[in-house]
Amino acid sequence: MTKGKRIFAIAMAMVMGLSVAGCGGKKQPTDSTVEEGTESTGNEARENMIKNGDFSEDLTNWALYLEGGSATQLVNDAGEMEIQVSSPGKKEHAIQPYYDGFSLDMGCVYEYSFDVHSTVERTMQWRLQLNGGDYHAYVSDIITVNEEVQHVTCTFTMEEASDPAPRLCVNMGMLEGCPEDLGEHTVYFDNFELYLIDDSGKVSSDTSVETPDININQVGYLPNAEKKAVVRGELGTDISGSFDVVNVDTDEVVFTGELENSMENTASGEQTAIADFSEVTETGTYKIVTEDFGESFEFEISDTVYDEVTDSAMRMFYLQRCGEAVTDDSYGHEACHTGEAAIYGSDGTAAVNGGWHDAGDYGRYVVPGAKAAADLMLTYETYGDVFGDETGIPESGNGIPDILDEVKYELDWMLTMQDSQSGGVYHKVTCEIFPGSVMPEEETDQLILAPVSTTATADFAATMAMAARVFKDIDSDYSNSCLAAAEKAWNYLEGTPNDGVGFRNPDSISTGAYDDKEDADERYWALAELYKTTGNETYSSKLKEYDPTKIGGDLGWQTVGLYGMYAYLTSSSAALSSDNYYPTVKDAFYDAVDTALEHSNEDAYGVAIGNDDYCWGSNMGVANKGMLLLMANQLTPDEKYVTAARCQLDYLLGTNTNSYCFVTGFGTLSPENPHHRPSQAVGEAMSGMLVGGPDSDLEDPYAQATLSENANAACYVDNVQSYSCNEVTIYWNSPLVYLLVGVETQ
Ligand code: G3I
Ligand code: 9MR
Ligand code: ZN
Repeated sequence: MTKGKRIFAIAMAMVMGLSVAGCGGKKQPTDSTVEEGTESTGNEARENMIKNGDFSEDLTNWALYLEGGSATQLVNDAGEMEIQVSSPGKKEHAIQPYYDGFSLDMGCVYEYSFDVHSTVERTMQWRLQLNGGDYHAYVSDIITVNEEVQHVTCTFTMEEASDPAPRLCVNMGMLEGCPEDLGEHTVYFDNFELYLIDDSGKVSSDTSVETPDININQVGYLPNAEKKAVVRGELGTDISGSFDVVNVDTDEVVFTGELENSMENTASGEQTAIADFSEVTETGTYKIVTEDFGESFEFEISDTVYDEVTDSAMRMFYLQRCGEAVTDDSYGHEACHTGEAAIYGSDGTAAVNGGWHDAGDYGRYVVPGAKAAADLMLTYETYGDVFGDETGIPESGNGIPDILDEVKYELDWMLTMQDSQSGGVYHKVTCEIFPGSVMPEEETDQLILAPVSTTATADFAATMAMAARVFKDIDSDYSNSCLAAAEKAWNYLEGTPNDGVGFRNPDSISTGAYDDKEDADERYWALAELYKTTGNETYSSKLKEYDPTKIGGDLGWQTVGLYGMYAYLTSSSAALSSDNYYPTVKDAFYDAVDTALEHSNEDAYGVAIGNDDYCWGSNMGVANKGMLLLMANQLTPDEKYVTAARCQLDYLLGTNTNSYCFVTGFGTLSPENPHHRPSQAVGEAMSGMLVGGPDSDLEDPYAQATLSENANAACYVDNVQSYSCNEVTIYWNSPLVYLLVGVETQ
């Protein structure tokens, strides 16, 4: 990296209007030409942008998308890609072979071609398209294919903003012009070629933003908190010198310090140093200024600095509500997903309305829903009613803290997800596939209740046992029904050992799986909450059969062991027990805390996850670590835990290598293109949502196209197509709420 200002690519604002360049749209193909039986020639010197377009490496880089159609994709002995269609489905894109991994630059002229033939005469549509949002085509054409080999070729100019990650595909479902009885048939493709033939008109689309080399918490700091900016410079150099903290209203230098601890920071792949300005405690707006490394964004110091972001992060849950009309100037919507759900594998249906939409999609999943509800209840149990009863949700003013009303909205839905016969809990309710970028009430496909899982059932039991405690003095009837539901779920688990496989999506369902083979940690959590709530020794004796060092030390959706340990350690009955199980649990809990502290001390940005932990939803990992450190402080108060917890918040709000405040709508630079359908439908990012953050596993085509050279912690892009970096979820916001409230309370 070079010294001084760095340029980071940020998301292109999506160009929404349909534009079909060069080869015409559906109706009138213009200069798309179809020649019969010819070979492509003359391109030997140029580089084909479609790797393995001749299928010499079998299906490498190629895939098949099915949405209601049924087909098989293979490479035959003649070296062609064969799509054996058994049923074309109903939609145009019901069957869609595709290729990702090329780019199209604005103003450039390209030549695209391929060969195709089919056992029957039919129409199909080839497309080079945006790979997300409305999936509109940059260029496309409808062609008629038959037994004769056709060489399809098209020269076009990319007229829209450059796209580093478009998709090449062919719609082979049911199209206008196809025979109605289009039954089994086979289509053969070969020699896909895409050449850049003229870049003289290339328009550079300005999609980059200048990011500072001094990163700070862009929302700001509490007056007495430790405050550290991270300065970066050229790898291998020694970063030193002084820095000034300048009051931006008066232009006065209020503090001058020395940069310290120059080091190579592994996760971000940078040379970094620290500017510690904890001594600045006066309320005000400031920036950090250096001679060699530029300036930071502005930030505030004040007692109320997190008030707005905390309220906004909490309001996200209301705006994610399903099953009732939501009132909001921008993101309000009619009641959605109110139809009966079909129970998978049976003829039955069930009413499972309510709860929160999980994320950028509209699925409702018990496993992550339990984590989100639990985090909010822990916030209330630990820090009390910090939100009050007037936050502007429908239940405001009912005499019950709004945070509990909000949680109850999810709990009520979870209760409908329990099978009243067996006590098992259905894993999720979603449609078969994810919808387009629409508001929730426009997702009207059949809802399906996916099978019961032991992880969902155990998470349910834990959360309901917790709810029984939290609602005890507020609504004793409700508390009793929560406990009864928890116990019933536990009985189901007693008779249903782990099958070693866990929930798997049935073939027809492709929404989030929340898969997890191991359910010992979920069972542990259930037992611990049941014990904490009831004091019943039956639960603690079962709990003691588990070795706490072996059940997984995390607060995630997949590994929940630390929730169980914390419940046990904070249970009044457990503290009184004289056997040595209590200290064993405490040791296991603090092992996880110590690891978090070590990571935080080793990383320049103070982040408490390891260098290899920048996975999908890494920001949840960071928020969870902040929460864990605050839990440690609850059990054994020590300033070092609070300081490290604050570092996690600083990271999430801007002290990171990406220079992003990862909560939408806050800070100077924050995500504007989250993968969140209401935000996409409205055309503006909803505020108060924590995005997933860097994912070094590059788990979507846009991330693969744009981030492959980046260090782990820098694998983030603010693009709507990047669902693995830039989606939002209820269970990423929930530890954020705990962390914000916890940090403010200290
Ligand atoms: O469990 C393995 C672990 O053993 C391994 O070391 C690690 C290496 O990266 O990967 C772990 O698995 C990861 C798993 O999350 C658990 O962290 C997978 O690689 C990763 O692909 C998986 O990502 C999940 C993603 O769905 C895909 O399944 C995210 O955590 C999860 O938050 C996300 O959830 C989606 C829902 O499916 C649908 N709704 C939106 C939501 C948010 O994007
Ligand atoms: O939009 C989906 C998002 O909510 C999920 O978290 C993500 C992973 O399951 O998948 C997204 O949907 C993508 C799908 O997996 C593949 N095709 C493109 C979809 C994004 O537009
Ligand atoms: Zn809904």
